[in-house]
Amino acid sequence: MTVYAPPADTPNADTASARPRTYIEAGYTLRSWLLTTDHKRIAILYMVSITGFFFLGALGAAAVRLELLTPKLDLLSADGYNRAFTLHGVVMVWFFLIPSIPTVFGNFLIPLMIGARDLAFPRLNLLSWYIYVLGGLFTAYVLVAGGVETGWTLYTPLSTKYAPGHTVMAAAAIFVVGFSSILTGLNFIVTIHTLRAPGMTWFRLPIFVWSHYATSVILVLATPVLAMALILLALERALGIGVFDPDLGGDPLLWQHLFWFYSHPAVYIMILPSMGVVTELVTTFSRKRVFGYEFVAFASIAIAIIGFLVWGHHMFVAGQSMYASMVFSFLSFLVAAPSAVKVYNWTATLYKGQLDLRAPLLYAMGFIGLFVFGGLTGLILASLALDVHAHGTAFVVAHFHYIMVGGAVSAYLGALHCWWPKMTGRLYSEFWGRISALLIFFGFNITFFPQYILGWLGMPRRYHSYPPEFQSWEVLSSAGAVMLGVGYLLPLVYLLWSLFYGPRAPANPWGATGLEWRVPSPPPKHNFDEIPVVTWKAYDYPPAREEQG
Ligand code: HEM
Ligand SMILES: [Cu+2]
Repeated sequence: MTVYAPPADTPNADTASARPRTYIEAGYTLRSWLLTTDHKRIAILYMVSITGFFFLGALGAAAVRLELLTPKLDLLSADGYNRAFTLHGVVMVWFFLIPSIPTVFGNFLIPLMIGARDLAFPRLNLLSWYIYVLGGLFTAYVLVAGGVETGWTLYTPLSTKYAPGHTVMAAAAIFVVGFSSILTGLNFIVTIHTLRAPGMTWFRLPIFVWSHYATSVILVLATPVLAMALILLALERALGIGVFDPDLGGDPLLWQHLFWFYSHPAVYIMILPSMGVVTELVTTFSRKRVFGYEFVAFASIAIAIIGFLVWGHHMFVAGQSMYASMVFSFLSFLVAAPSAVKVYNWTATLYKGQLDLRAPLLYAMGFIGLFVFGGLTGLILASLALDVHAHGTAFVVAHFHYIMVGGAVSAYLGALHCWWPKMTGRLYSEFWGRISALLIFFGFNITFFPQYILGWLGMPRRYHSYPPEFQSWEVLSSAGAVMLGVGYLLPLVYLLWSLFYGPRAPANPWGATGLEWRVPSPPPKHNFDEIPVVTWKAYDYPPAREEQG
């Protein structure tokens, strides 16, 4: 078997003794990490904090699944149950899903992939992390002080008038963390425009970079709308200024419009980076150029644009005009088209490729299947008549978990396994990598498939008690969650283990073509001693590979 070998990386050889070899060796003190402006170190800071929030959010989910083991309320109080799913949603959406792939892998990889030494604004990048941490501290305060009971959607008038708890503080936490998103998006946009290496034209960029570009545009345009809506919410709650409360002359539906005007685009903030990751994994581990590169690239942009026009599909039964609903329904079907383009192109890339069924590809294939399932059930929900039946049920919960957990979390883990050797210079155990990928895939399906059934049978979401005949599905779902939990904990163990005992990783363990694989693992502090001049197209796998198929 011939292994594709990109040009050897020679530039660092003669200067190696003069400066630290890798970005990790550039300093071991806490200060050297907390005051770093190196995009790679900031990526690691994010990885550590985001992992913490992931497991905090998981605790909320564990409480919900434990409570739902029995039809009656026995473990938590009614309010406690509400607080558990609100904590879960707020933490997972804003402190894990939205920042995860961009701030960890976008940060680490974009400069390397485009042939730059850092992001355009390195200090702003560090500031973004501090803002993220500040938002996190606000959330921690809310948690300790007694929590919020409104759900992550903070619907009015519940959030402004009726629900006890620290809603204003929670809004503040989300407001603050939003600025971290905006600044990261801005940084990426400027970087991709201005810091591409000579010869790195737009159509030579890895798809990962395209998808982060599209994500950044949404981050910058949509997040301020949420910020503004949160200010209004806080003003009404704290000062009684009438915006949403009819008694004060407001309109509660206004909140839903503002919230979903941000939050539907936000679901694409969560999924577009994953799509970028999956594209990279699929080409790398099938050793083939991405099928239909231009289509995949433009599909990201199309999703980003159309994604702004469909928010009303969350309000079909909220009393909005039937004509508006019909337009929103049509546009929701339209947004599925570019997603389908991506799925077809991934499949075509895999087709007759030299599949290397390692953990990252297992995650990518899991992603494709689960994303298709989540997307298709999205179309069911986007159909006006069907949504009347399914709205507000566990069916919706299953829909978005298939995409956000089966999809985005799997993509995050796929990326983690693909680029771990690059980031840390160590190889992990392939055996355990595959085991956990499989556990996660099956655990996920056992957890969430029953929720489609329950929802269709009429089980409302966010209820702590249910009729006894639903119990077997609920227990199955909780059992799946245990499997899923084990699947998520395993990588924590074997990846940390690999840091100390794993074999050293070569520069390009997978024989991939991106620029990031042409520097040593882990990369030197300034990435490239000499900025590369790019003369080849992206995913330049030898044609022989494609013909062999
Ligand atoms: C294929 C395109 C998609 C379509 C047509 C679609 C459609 C829908 C519809 C109609 C609803 C509202 C259901 C209801 O409450 O009655 C919904 C809810 C939701 N979708 Fe999707 N969806 C799609 C993709 C996605 C993606 C990519 C994500 C996430 C990355 C996502 C995340 C969500 C979330 C979080 C909710 C529910 C929010 C809540 O009420 O708490 N969807 N989807
Ligand atoms: Cu939506």
